[in-house]
Amino acid sequence: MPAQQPQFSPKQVAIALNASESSVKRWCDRGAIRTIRTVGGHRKITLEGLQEFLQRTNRELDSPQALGLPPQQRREGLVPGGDDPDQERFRNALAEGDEETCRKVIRKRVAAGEVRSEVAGYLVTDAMHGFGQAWDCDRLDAYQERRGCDICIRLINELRSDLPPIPERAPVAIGGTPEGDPYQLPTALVELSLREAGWNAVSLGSNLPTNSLLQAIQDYRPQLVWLSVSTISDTQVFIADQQHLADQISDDVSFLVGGRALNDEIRPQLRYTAHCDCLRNLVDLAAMIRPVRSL
Ligand code: B12
Repeated sequence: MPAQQPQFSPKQVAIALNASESSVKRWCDRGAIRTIRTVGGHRKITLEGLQEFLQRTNRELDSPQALGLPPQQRREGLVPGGDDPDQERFRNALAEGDEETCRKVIRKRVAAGEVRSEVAGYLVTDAMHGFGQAWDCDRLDAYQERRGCDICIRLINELRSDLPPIPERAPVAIGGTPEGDPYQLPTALVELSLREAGWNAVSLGSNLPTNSLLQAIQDYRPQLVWLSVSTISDTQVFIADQQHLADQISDDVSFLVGGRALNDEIRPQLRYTAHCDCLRNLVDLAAMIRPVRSL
């Protein structure tokens, strides 16, 4: 008689995967995890069925010990990036379109007391930079990148909705990405960071014509305007547009710029109040601006 394979309950597998029991049951019922039923109708997962699932979905067990299995050697995931296991889990789940796992990683860190925008910035930036590299060497398909962006936007929006209502007298900040720049995530992260720092921050989105941004400045009367620049198609046109924008923004409005495309060659040709490399930088700066402007 062949030796019987170890069998696990969905609960045990959920603990080992750091997933919810209901997700594991759903995967069982959809056939994603090969499942057998006991005489009493309970789901049981064999070691072989579990291994098949892990291989097919490029997952690893977080706690193999929970199933009495030896700790695993870390294997390189689909997407390269930081060493922090949360970053690794987030970016690999994002590549698989596993929104729930991404949400869990974020929630875990927020529940541990971390600042929402910092958690989002930390995980999303690492993941998307990894996506760029993975895409470069054909390890990711375009649809995975697009889906990843959509998931991140939803997660950032959820974090924003979780924030307390904006106080009535909060200073106003608006911003977005310039015309020709389709990148949505950085400006959404800037908005979240400023909101969390007590600003009434509104991202106007991506690919924003300069004249429309100027109109928004008239309508909102902000104390701060941000511009996130990830790509520039025509440097001369961009610089001319930005000069026009800077000319129109009054001196009592802070104009903060940031983004991957603002390199050492472009920056000296622009006029702005401050350039920020990262979101932390922005929040610190915004805190310095705020008391003066909100009097
Ligand atoms: C997603 C993505 C896209 C998507 C964007 C979709 C969307 N809805 O946003 C789409 C499909 C549009 C796209 C298109 C292209 N892309 Co693309 N894309 C990416 C990818 C994978 C992620 C971008 C992202 O969201 N990053 C996450 C954000 C949060 O990180 P971040 O931009 O670094 O921003 C941080 C800081 O810069 C800073 N910051 C940014 N703005 C601001 C503003 C302020 C005020 C402050 C304080 C801070 C700040 O804070 C952020 C948070 O930490 C990058 C890879 C990468 N390295 O980022 C490639 C990447 C940028 N793309 C690249 C390329 C080549 C292209 C295309 C040319 C591809 C093609 N052949 O068509 C086109 C060009 C589009 C164009 N018009 O220019 C290259 C660029 C290479 C280069 N030399 O510049 C990259 C680097 C990928 C790669 N490795 O080759 N892309």
